[in-house]
Amino acid sequence: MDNNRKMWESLGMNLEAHDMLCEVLPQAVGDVFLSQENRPECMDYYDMVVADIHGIRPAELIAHQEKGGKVFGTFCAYVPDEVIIAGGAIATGLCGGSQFWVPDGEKVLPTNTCPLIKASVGARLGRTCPFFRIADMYIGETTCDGKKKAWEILAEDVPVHVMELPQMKRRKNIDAWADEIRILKDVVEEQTGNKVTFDNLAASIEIVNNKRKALQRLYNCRKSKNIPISGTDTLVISQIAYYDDPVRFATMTNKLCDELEKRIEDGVSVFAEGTKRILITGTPMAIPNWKLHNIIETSGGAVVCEETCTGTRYFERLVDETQDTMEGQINALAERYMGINCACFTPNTARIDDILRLAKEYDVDGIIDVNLKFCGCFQTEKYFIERAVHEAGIPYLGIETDYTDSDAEQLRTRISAFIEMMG
Ligand code: BJ8
Repeated sequence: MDNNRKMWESLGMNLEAHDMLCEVLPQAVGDVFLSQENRPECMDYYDMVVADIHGIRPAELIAHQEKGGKVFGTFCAYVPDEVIIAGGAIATGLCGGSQFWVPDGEKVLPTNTCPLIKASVGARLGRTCPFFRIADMYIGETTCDGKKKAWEILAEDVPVHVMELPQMKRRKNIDAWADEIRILKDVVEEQTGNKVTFDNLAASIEIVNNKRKALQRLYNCRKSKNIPISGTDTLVISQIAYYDDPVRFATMTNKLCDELEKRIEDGVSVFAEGTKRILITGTPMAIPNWKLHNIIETSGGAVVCEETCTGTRYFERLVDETQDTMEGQINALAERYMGINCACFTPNTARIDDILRLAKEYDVDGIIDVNLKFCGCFQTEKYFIERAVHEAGIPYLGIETDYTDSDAEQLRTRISAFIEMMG
């Protein structure tokens, strides 16, 4: 039995079911990533991480636990990793992005629940993902209704702490979020037995800001006329950002950016001249959901930016590092995180401003608004996005989809027509 198998067995995983997932992944990685031409050499690192996605990082998390450390699983861009890291723990993203996990989620959730929630619950209850097995505690949040109820179901199986995310952005709501961050700090201290201090919080704020800076640098490269990296490759990097070691991730991503900046200088592009530049906006694409990027980039388009939580919502704006008290640090965290524009908020007009600004910054030819089926918040907000994008004179295509491949051909037809229509 190889080491991964031993590890999965010790985690109480359903090995037979998990084998089926392991069988399809290499094929998917080959089809989506390795088939691309002229990829940056530094993609090797991310390819390696994905190829052994249920091996390398889970083993690191277990090694951390064996030394007495704790692992917290998170599901949302609003949850401040800084507090978890300051407590000497590891934060790992847990959102499920595969149809493989959906049927197990549907055993306990209504079918008309968003696939991200069904996959996340299914990955836990079906015992088919090591990350879900390893995490000592899950940190939920009160974003959409589906997630709120999912925490109650998951809490029957694993400790869950839920952060109450306000739904508006008035001063009192930002202060309320600061309170929730204080409560998270207490929870982390209780779980880890470590104190969160001014110094270790300052250090963790710097670590996470450095990760954001690396992602900002990566995205800046995509603004170039000659596009040095595909959207598909960038997406997997953003997905890995949620669960890789943050210091190593920033180092490897900066190394990649060195290569990309050189490519820009040398005029190297992974797309033919004139390829239509697309901005994606909408719901997050959790690993291994690569469906839309793959279809767009094999239908004559290039994804140059994502206004999603696996995109700009994750890394834009840094946490202020100049605070000199812990109170100040916590307020700075609350300010930064409440600046994320998720459709769970009302009103959420700043998201429209973001989309229009990004369309300019990345010089896009069209916008594709991609929302997961049964995500009421994003699907409803689409009304305003579509209107604003039309008013700005930018071609717009709205898509609602899930994790299955059943609509792939139909999507390809619509996306190809959309790209052709741009002339
Ligand atoms: S900040 S987008 S990560 S909540 S789970 S809202 S897709 S119905 S994921 Fe999200 Fe945080 Fe907002 Fe970002 Fe819709 Fe599905 Fe809910 Fe979702």
